[in-house]
Amino acid sequence: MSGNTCILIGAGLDCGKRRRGCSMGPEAYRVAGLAATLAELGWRVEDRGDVPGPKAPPPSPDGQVHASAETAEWTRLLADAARAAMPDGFPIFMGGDHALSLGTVAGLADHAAAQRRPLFVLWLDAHPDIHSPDTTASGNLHGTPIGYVTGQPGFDEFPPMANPVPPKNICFIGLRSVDAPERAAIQSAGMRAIDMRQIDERGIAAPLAEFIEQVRAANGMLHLSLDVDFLDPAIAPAVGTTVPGGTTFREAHLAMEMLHDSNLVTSLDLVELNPFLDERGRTASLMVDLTASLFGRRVFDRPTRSFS
Ligand code: 6HN
Ligand code: MN
Ligand code: MN
Ligand code: MN
Repeated sequence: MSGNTCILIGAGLDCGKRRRGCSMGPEAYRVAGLAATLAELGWRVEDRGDVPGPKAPPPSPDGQVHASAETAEWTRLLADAARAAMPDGFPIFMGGDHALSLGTVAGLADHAAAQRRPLFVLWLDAHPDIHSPDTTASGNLHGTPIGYVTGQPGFDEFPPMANPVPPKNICFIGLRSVDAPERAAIQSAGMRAIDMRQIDERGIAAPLAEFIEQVRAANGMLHLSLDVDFLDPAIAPAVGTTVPGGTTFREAHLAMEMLHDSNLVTSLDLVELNPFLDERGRTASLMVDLTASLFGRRVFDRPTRSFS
């Protein structure tokens, strides 16, 4: 992991879908003790507070795509926040729904381009979120960040993506809800897409180790986008888009532990937590514990081993 400062940035964007509640996410992470947990692991923690959303979001016509003008404005604001944070440490974007990643990844891609390093993205999610405003059936923009950051057409209302992420630099793990246009996009671009069947058959370590090696070989920066619905809803109920058959407690922790040991991760989105749907804070606490594993919490020190 780079440096020793992590920067907490609240991004309570709630307009990427119609069911509300993710605006409470940043506060739930604070209440669940994210800053103290990271400090105990030896990190210097700087909480920059919440990115104020658009002051007066231009109303979007109530068309097929929900709140596009507001989401476009958030995209600008969060790309700015990401570009500003990267020189200072490791940013943790406390969401907020997954539409926040249009902005964070856009800003991180600009930063990586300025450093002349490739940006890689690990997308831990039940969904690939690779729609565009032209292909979405739900009209929910939290289903579009990968479409936007890879430079797909249809995002005319949004800031142009200056440094699109090559599809081959993206790895999905945990997929189990993929729409037909998404499947076609993933297959035609030849993206790394690890669905739950592959995890059942191979475990999570082997495919993750392959991707880690790809990032290492390219001297890449690695952004991790962690959607609550990556986890099985039995252990993480506080999300609007529950899909059965998700990753277990140990699969998720092992992924975080391996990512810690890789020393390659440079930024993190925590997305889709809806505290209104939680049970006594258990999902928020699990997300904090997974972040702790990513930042070095372990039972014993042991030599890093290769899983491939
Ligand atoms: N997420 N594919 C569905 C849609 O509405 O486009 C689900 C999107 C889920 C969004 O995981 O952040
Ligand atoms: Mn700065
Ligand atoms: Mn998602
Ligand atoms: Mn999802």
